[in-house]
Amino acid sequence: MQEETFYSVRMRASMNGSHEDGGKHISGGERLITFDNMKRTVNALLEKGLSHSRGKPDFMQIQFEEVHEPVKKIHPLPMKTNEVESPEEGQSLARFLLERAGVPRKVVEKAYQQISEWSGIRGAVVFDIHTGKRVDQTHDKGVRVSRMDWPDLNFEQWAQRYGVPSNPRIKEALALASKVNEHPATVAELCWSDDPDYITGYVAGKKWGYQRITAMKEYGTEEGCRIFFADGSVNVNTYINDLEKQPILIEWEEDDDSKCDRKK
Ligand code: PML
Ligand code: MG
Repeated sequence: MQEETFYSVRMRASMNGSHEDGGKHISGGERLITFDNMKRTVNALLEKGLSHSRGKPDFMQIQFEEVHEPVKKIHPLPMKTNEVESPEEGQSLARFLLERAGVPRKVVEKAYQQISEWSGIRGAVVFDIHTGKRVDQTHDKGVRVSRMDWPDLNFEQWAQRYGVPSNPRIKEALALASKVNEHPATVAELCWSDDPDYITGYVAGKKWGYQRITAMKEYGTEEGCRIFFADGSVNVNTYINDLEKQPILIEWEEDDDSKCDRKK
């Protein structure tokens, strides 16, 4: 039987010029779809970039390409939502969860000393848990994880099961975190949004899964964060290439439940 062909679709939007010309990043999106979903997907990405709380873009690029590598199916990470009262409490919980995932305390501290400098980076920073240093060479661009998706119907079943809003933001973030943390070299991930109207973030890791934290910053601020804490003894270029290029689809099965904490 012939395998289905998949396409990677990517969108990026900026204001005051393109990203390369120093424009402000507004929005990005990555999908992995079959050809019959192309129009719908391109329209959804267009809509995402055009109606964004970070501003009105004057530059947007949407591109698609056929994927030749085989698509791997993986389960979503188990999820838990941690309710906190303030960003201070949220950040302190995040540090605790990073340590529990295996990032040495000193390395967490070193990363936190630089987070404000990295807030303009569009993708993720790769931080080595041995040296406590940023190891990617991607400057302001950061690492852009792509070629992953979570088919809507399966995501909606998952969202209903766990009582979380079935919105694309959670779908995209959990798909990305599941792909990144599936990689053997990833130890943990720390993320919160650069959107001024969204303050929930997360720490993800192999053992404890996707730990949402309901306040990681104040409303109205546009400083986001995405750091991959990785075992830097692997080849960092291979690591980045895997995250950018390996096609992954998320597939949840009822059986995954035993691994999940059902608390919202
Ligand atoms: C983003 O918007 O860029 C990241 C959102 C991370 C948290 C999503 C969630 O689980 O609520
Ligand atoms: Mg954003």
